Amino acid sequence: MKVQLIQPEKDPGYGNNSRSGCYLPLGLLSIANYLKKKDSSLDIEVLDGELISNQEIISQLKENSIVGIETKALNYESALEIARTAKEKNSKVVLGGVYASALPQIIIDKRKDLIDHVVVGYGEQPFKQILKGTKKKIIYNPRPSFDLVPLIDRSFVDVEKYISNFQEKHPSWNYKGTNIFTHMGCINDCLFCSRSGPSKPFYRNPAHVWQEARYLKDQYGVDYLVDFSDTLTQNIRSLEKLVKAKPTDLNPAFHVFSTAQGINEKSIGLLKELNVKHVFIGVETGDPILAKGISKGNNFSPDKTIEAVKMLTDYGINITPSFVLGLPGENKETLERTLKIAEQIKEISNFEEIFCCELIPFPGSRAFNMICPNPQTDSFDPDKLKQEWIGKYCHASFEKIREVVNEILGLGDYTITIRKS
Ligand code: B12
Ligand code: SF4
Repeated sequence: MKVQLIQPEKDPGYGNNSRSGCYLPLGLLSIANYLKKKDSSLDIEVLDGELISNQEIISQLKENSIVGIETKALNYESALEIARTAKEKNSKVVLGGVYASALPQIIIDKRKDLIDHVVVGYGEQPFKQILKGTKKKIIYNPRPSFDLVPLIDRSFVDVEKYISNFQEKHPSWNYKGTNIFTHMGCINDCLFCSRSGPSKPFYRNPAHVWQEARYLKDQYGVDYLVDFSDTLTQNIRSLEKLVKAKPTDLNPAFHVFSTAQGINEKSIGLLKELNVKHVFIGVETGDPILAKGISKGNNFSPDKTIEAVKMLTDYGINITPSFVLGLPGENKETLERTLKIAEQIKEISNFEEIFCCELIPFPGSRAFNMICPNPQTDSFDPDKLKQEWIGKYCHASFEKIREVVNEILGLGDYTITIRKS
């Protein structure tokens, strides 16, 4: 049986950023590993629209296969384009990923002829059920089961290509970097967050994380691990277990995500032992009142963020600050405060990488439910959602907010934003 697992190219108009083409589609690779382990005769391919165009993907679609497509708000049109050709080739089409997980019923209702199944949540076991011929249209699997795939074998894709893109896009970091994950899930409930993970973190077995680190070093010379999990410091005991399990002969540099609230003397000590070089930290806004409305933890505030940035900098850990502009009630003064805090953080830490974007009410987020409580379509353009949101919830124009986003991005060398060009 043929299985093609695909991350579509971003939809037309959505451009690249400093992360594009650098990181492997680990979700699809995890599914590929699991299926192969269960049935080694399966012919499995992973195609990634971060490296090849949608047309190239379409030209590689096979007859009579099972096509699994990862969806995000920014690639859903491309996903449907792939699905159309896959159907013409008599294949079964399965959608998964954050976007399909947020809108499963409406996708099944609106795309009867195109989509056979939608998987909500983690795809390994549901995909197996699909291969076995389940009749269920929507399959729910909200919790990760990391032990199903203790180590993700990357050989389904051209790992060297991602690593060389990483090196080209981050020349001053001087590392051979790639992505891994240590846990999934987050205790916070930020207004704009659309990750589909559980509301408490599930950590991988630390021994498996280190086994994977060793495999990446031995096989590909990787010395920098970008942990794209939700927020590593949210469970200090699990972080401690990861650090304790570190083998004495392995010392890759790490890039991790944390909230400001998770940064304290204890967690910094552990991050240092882990050899963390960068912490991606959600600053979001410089305005204390807007910060309170995000639900990023009780203590979240611009002051708390500055405190965390100072501590990290004092301990020699670099940061990647992240800002979301267009929070409810955003106005000229709050935007000025955010620009000011961004400049202050630059002053303190001299960061290189920065993320800044207007709030996108992605399907799956609380913000989306506020503007679209009863969706009648499965097709949403993120740029239009942004504009609709700003018109409804902000006291500043889209143009003014875009201007400040650009000013903030101007503070970094490696910039990440999400917009149509
Ligand atoms: C790493 C990452 C990336 C990497 C790697 C992408 C990848 N495919 O893995 C890079 C940097 C390339 C990337 C790019 C983008 N990303 Co991204 N990314 C993430 C991040 C931080 C972690 C994903 C991850 O590795 N998880 C670990 C793996 C093991 O789990 P997983 O990917 O969720 O996969 C499991 C399930 O989702 C499911 N599943 C996934 N796909 C499929 C497919 C099928 C068929 C099935 C059955 C199941 C299934 O099964 C998997 C295994 O259990 C998430 C945030 C998050 N916490 O989810 C954002 C996130 C998914 N990305 C996001 C965005 C916006 C983007 C970009 C559009 C940004 C941009 N402008 O460049 C691009 C789009 C690229 C593209 N061509 O589509 C948003 C999506 C928002 C939305 N609702 O649409 C998220 C939620 C972050 C956010 N809140 O902003 N991303
Ligand atoms: S802290 Fe990060 S992962 Fe957690 S809810 Fe907020 S944005 Fe999402």
